[in-house]
Amino acid sequence: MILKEVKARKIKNSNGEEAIEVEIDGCRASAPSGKSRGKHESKPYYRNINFCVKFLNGWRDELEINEFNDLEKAEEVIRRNLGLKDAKKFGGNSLFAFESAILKALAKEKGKELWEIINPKARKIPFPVGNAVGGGKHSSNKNKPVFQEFLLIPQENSIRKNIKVMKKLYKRIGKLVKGNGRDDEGAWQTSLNYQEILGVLSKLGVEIGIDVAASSFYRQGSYFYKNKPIERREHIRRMNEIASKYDLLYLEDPLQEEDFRGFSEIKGRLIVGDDLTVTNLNRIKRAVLKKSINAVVVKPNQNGSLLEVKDVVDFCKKKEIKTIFSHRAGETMDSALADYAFGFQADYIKTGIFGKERKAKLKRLARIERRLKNL
Ligand code: 2PG
Ligand code: MG
Repeated sequence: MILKEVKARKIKNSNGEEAIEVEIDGCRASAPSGKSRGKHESKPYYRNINFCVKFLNGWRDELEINEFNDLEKAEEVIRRNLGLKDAKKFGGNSLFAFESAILKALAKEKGKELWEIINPKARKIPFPVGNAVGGGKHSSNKNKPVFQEFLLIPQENSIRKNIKVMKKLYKRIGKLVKGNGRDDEGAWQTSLNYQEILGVLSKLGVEIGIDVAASSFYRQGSYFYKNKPIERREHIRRMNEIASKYDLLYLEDPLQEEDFRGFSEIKGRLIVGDDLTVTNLNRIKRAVLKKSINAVVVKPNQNGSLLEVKDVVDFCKKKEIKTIFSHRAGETMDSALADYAFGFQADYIKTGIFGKERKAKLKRLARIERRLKNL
């Protein structure tokens, strides 16, 4: 395919914030926005969203794109035209939306699915990680749990069955935790504390987990559980206690985003980096070297470059680190995350349970599963 014309515009995400959408040959791709963003993520936009939209609308370079690795040509043009050392500086959101639109257009031209551009041999469907109860920065409830996400991780042998299980339990949980509206990601808001919520979830007969998002309640050496500051050592003790008491499969960001050493002191099944690792290859290498984690959240727009996302996934596979492709708090209707999770053969996909932007990704995965049966 010859890439020569690019259209870009602003749309609104599920939080009502501006998001970038890029269109190439009629194929549209957009980027979500985080709320509990990691300090070390790529900035969403070079200068600002308007600048990035204008830059892409002014695209004049003709590029021949035949395969995934040809994204390098597009990154080279960006580096040259903007005088940047690293294409990621163009912004995690703008670069990801642009590269994703290129891959969609390439797939269309070849008469293939988006995931086939990544890996036509992909067969294993990732398990969903569904956000059932929310707190922290995602919740607007006055009284709310300090941890950000309480997660269901059903492990049936098909995505269709797993979606069914999550839906059913989600409804039940709404009553059990006295759900008071929904948070940014469609998870139940509640006034219950984390012990009460985990007490409820641990009796449902599915694997569960939490995203502590510890950076969001950490200040100057202490973790603030409501207004009560807790010292680091005591916080580590609590994390270990929770992991074993509720037999958590999944524990994301148990410590603040600079504490590689603290992560390594947590004993659990999956110790997951998100704000710690921000889909950045160097930070992931450091976390693996220091034995901080054994699983990593992959959010393409934390980085921007799908080429580096591929390097991240390859590295994780080599080191037997599990990968979880993940949505963001402010989502769009773009379902490409499902194709990336599947194409890159992630172990899990974190997409939420409730809300049309979340369901779009789950439905796409179910469609991929159905198509696979006919291959
Ligand atoms: C997270 C994400 C998504 P945000 O912390 O894992 O669930 O939240 O989009 O706010 O970064
Ligand atoms: Mg997180």
